[in-house]
Amino acid sequence: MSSTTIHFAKEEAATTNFATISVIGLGYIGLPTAAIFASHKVKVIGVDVNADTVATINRGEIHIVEPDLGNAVKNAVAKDFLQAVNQPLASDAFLITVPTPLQDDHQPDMSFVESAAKSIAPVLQKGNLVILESTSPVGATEKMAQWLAQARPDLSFPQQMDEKADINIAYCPERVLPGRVMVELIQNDRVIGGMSATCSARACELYQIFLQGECVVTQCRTAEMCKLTENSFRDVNIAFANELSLICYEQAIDVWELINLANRHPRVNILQPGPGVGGHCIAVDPWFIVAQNPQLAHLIHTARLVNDAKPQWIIDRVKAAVADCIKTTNKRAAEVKIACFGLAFKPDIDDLRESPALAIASLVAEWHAGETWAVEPNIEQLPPSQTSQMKLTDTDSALQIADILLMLVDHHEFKAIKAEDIKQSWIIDSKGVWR
Ligand code: SAJ
Repeated sequence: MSSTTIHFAKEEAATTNFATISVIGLGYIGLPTAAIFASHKVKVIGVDVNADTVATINRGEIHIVEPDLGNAVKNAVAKDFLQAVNQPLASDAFLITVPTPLQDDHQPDMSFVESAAKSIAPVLQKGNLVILESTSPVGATEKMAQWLAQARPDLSFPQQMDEKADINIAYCPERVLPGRVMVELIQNDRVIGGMSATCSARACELYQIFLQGECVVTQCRTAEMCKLTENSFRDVNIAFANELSLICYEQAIDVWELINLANRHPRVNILQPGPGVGGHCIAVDPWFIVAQNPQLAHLIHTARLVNDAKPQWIIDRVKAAVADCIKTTNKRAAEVKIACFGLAFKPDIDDLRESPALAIASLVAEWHAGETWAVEPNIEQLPPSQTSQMKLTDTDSALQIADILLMLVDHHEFKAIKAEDIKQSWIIDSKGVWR
């Protein structure tokens, strides 16, 4: 059994029974979590299969964009409280924070969780705590416990020995908002789903090293469903707003005004329509519920379809605007210039991954015979896949050159555009930027 020792600086340690904590998967959740434990002077071993990620972190640098994360990692590494490795080492607690993407058939891909579990199995020791944080279908924690038990028949697990098990296991979902991760990790309440009461108690003890929010204890299946429910709730409510936006368009009603008015009712709180739902969670997690409950999850499934259909509806509006522009101005299609305002998946961030705005801009540029310009104040250059299709410019230039304005993200820079600076007759505002 591997038991390589890592030496950390001798500084005052947090009062905890967890002398060493391993975080498996150093992505958007794992790395901030590792850095926050380390900032409380607990020895943290970060494990990632990507050699570049390991090397970057060990230089005290980061490979993802998140406010305040860079400094936290730099300090943790400099003070020897955080070290990245590519193979798990013996620890008191293991947190699994690996991706659980969707497969093409909308079924969750649990292979990273399975690999992570199998990779920690050889170094598990009696008394260890294993926590799954990755967004997972109901039953995933019990499945993980089975993989561990199969790999380590010499140890007992909660499904066999309940409170008396050698290894404690819990599901504790992350619930932090990208862009506010370092704040929300500490402040948000934490749902703790232990496989036994002891498992939950030990997981609470672990998070209390840094948590200012409350630890709320439940069953592991409820905790798994809770995470899926939170993001599905938001998806369904955004779908309601998106569906309203289509209906209002047909009825010649301003959807933004309508929602503002309806939200004056004390028990109505409608979310905002947009170009579709982006990010890595809200557009993904509802499918986990649909995949497990295809006969029951009608509303959740329909919400996904409504939100996924919105980008094409926006593109159809652009095509109609181009046709109208050609008819009105006698320009040829190749002479019509379109400016896409915003590529990120939500306002005031630089994250373009899973962004409906980027997808729409890209499809418009591919279809349009004339120039397509992109304005994205949060990036310095376009992703390589887009450079042949569109050109990046600034707000003022785009307002000067474009015939058609396509508003895709409500970045604060766009909200600040003055009405008198807009001379275009064709504006497709998917986010109600000036409402
Ligand atoms: N959106 C709308 N209309 C709205 C609100 C959002 O169209 O009224 C769109 C955004 O533009 C964006 C997408 O939804 O494209 C998602 O953005 P978001 O800010 O609502 O959420 P995420 O994906 O950044 O983070 C979510 C959060 N979940 C909830 O708020 C329930 C976060 O707390 C989770 O931790 C995160 O998913 C996750 O990791 O699961």
